[in-house]
Amino acid sequence: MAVPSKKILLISIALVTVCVAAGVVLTRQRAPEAVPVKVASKRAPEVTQCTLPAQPDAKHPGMVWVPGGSYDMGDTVYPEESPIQKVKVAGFWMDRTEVTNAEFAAFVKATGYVTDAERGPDPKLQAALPPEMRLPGAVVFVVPANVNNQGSAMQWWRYVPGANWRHPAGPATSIEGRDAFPVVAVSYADAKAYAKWKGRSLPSEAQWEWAARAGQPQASKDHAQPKDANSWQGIFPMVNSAEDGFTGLAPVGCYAANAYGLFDMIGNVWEFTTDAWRPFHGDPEGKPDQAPRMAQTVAGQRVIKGGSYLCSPDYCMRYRAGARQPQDDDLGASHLGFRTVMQR
Ligand SMILES: [Ca+2]
Ligand SMILES: [Ca+2]
Repeated sequence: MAVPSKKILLISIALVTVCVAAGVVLTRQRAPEAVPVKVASKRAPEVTQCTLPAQPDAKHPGMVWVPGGSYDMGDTVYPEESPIQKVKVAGFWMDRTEVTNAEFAAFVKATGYVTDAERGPDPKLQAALPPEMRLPGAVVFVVPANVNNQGSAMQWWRYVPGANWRHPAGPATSIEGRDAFPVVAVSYADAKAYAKWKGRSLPSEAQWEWAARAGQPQASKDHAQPKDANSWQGIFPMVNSAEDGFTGLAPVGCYAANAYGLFDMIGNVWEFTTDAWRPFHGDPEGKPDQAPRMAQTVAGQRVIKGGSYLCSPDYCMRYRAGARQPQDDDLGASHLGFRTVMQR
């Protein structure tokens, strides 16, 4: 199934997710019949904060320097990761963790910023939506009672009115006591606004992937599920054995950092980049005897990177630096956050 265009999105009458051939894009599309929510079979551990290593004399506390370099961007597991291409990246500073609820709360307190999920869908879109979908909210993962067709992600994603960064799974939930967890249910504009307030920006896809590679010029041929990342063990989306210690989100920095000192690049929450979504990497030189192919960008969608706590070997092997997925700019989700970068 192709990624739906914005035109299709505008004529859609509900908000939910669509499964594409090689992944899942959270977007505004027709919702299926609601399925009962089943409480996860295993409760998340009562870990609400992990201790990060000290950064004595850090020039930019909370950030690490990512040296410049050249590498082969892309991977070979899913079609959207190809073709592999040479990319050169200049050095930059990067948040060593995903942006946390506490950090985002400081931004909101200082600026009075109201997120897209709190404001609600674009008024131009609202007329085409059923009333319940005109309410402010975000997309939330729910464990389905059963799964009839594993190809349909509509069975475990639901648009929840009242879900936003303060109430990640809906109005009855809260971030109280979860300062150290990654902020979620934010849009691309929300993430950009935070970065601007900090005097920073969001990473490009090339920067993000290079940082996640931590100096490795080629993608690893080992596509096994990483041990040092919050992902999904068990049969997705029904059985989560949480062998990595967390059924849902983890506080930032609970797993080993990569060689650059970056935590949770893989797993926990997906992370926004500034790149408009293309269904594959550009290939300006093309192949012998073939026309060059340059994928068109999809309006209103960004590349997100790193996978999340929902990535599992049996459904979505996107716990890799080269993995990528599209995301509607204006739609917050319970498995999506971001981190910032700075040149100097
Ligand atoms: Ca996990
Ligand atoms: Ca992450």
